[in-house]
Amino acid sequence: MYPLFAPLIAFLAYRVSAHGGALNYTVGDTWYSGYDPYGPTDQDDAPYIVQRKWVTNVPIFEADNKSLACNFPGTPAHASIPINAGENITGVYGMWVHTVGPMLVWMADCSGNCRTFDADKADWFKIGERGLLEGTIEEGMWFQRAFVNWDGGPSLWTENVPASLKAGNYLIRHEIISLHSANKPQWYPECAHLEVKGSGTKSPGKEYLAKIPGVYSMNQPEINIDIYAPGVGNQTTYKIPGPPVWTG
Ligand SMILES: *[C@@H]1O[C@H](CO)[C@@H](O)[C@H](O)[C@H]1NC(C)=O
Ligand SMILES: *[C@@H]1O[C@H](CO)[C@@H](O)[C@H](O)[C@H]1NC(C)=O
Ligand SMILES: *[C@@H]1O[C@H](CO)[C@@H](O)[C@H](O)[C@H]1NC(C)=O
Ligand SMILES: *[C@@H]1O[C@H](CO)[C@@H](O)[C@H](O)[C@H]1NC(C)=O
Ligand SMILES: [Cu+2]
Repeated sequence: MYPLFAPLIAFLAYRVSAHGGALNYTVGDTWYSGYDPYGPTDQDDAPYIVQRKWVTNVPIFEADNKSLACNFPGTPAHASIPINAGENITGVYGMWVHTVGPMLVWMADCSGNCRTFDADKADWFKIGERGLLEGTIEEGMWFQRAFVNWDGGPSLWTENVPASLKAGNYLIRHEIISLHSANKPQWYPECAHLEVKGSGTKSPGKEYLAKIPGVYSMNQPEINIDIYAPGVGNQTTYKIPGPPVWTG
């Protein structure tokens, strides 16, 4: 039995309906502000917000939803995060509560200014992905499970921008896919604007690129999954959908 501390009860109650997303970003010691879907409306014109607008932390439920790219409405940000190719970027999440499913970080070249770039046109490539670390699909240790801070504090997710990536403006897209509801996947995507500096010259080849929506479908057993079904939840491998990660 757990002692019935008030904070625990509040936390469990919150958990039932809770969703979340990337709220801020850090590069080294510098913080960058995301868009707070429950914050003031003056964020829309704020010159310091680096993230595309999203208005609810309720997930997207359709693999082919247009808003899967950069959430809804996905309006471009005014600012961008300066980063050197080869540096790490950390997505800072508010309390995260879901435990099963893959997590992916994608980038896409804006071929110019991200403020006028339509995410429908993006060729996305993965810079990182995190899946089932050990154990079974239903009960094992997913990165997503390890990502939950049971004290309710923010969760941090760090990935590396490949050192050889050519300089330019890019979208970065953090995506958590939660698979705890049988055959009802939940997508939690957020996009931010990046200004990549450095002397890199490379871009990922075609085999690393994907369209979003497009890369996921309900015909994929990794997406349309019932983790509680016999013979499914007890498996110890999970193949993260999409192209391979581009490491430069
Ligand atoms: C796509 O997702 C948005 C945001 O969750 C939702 O408002 C909209 O109804 C969805 N569109 C479709 C076609 O399901
Ligand atoms: C990026 O993060 C990884 C692990 O989180 C760490 O091993 C690596 O040294 C970091 N790289 C840089 C350039 O900070
Ligand atoms: C994100 O940053 C805002 C300020 O810009 C802060 O109020 C908020 O607590 C931060 N959220 C997290 C989860 O770090
Ligand atoms: C998983 O469950 C199925 C169906 O219940 C069973 O036949 C199979 O042996 C189990 N596999 C493992 C590795 O436990
Ligand atoms: Cu949720």
